[in-house]
Amino acid sequence: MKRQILTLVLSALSVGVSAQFSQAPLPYAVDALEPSIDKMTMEIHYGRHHKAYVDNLNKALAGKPEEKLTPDALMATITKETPPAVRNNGGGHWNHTFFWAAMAPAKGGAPKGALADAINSTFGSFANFKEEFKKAATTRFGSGWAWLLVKDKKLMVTSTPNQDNPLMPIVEVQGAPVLALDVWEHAYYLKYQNKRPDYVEGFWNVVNWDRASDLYNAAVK
Ligand code: MN3
Repeated sequence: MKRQILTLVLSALSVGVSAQFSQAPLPYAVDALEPSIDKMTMEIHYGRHHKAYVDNLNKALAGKPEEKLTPDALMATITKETPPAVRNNGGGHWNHTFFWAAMAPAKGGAPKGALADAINSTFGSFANFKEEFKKAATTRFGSGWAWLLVKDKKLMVTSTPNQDNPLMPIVEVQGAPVLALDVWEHAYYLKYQNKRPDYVEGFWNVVNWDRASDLYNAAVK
């Protein structure tokens, strides 16, 4: 019994030391975003791709002071000198955590309140915003992300390559993300094959605009 307890304590300690970053549970079932995001894509995307970013980030930072940082704080440390394993896997972990929460079952529709007003005044209309976001998502060559973000209290649509994100000081436009879309092929290929524009259209059916509103309100406070 004593030995069992000791083993438990030791394994808890070693988890605390070597696995600082961890995946939060998916906030809905793997099939909850069907048919826009299919179950198999979600299983592989969350269970293998996101998991691999977390595992590789923990490996890259094992024993380093950065493993004690929050994911947000880690993003703020990324420079050109940061090892690619930290930049890519750290960004991968942050981006996917953000992306899962950006979606929710039976959501979609249109934003409300201050975010809706800001979208209308910035882009002309919700439809124009969707076109601009789709353009950012479909013209990002290769792998990357499309973003709606707040910079200097104003909304902007941008995109980043690979697993970079607007919290990293090295990206073209830094800001506070409100919405993100993963445009890596692993995010859509099983269902949409090469049709990235159709995937963007499907995404509008599952956007969690309540959460985007909360992020917008916090960013312009
Ligand atoms: Mn991905």
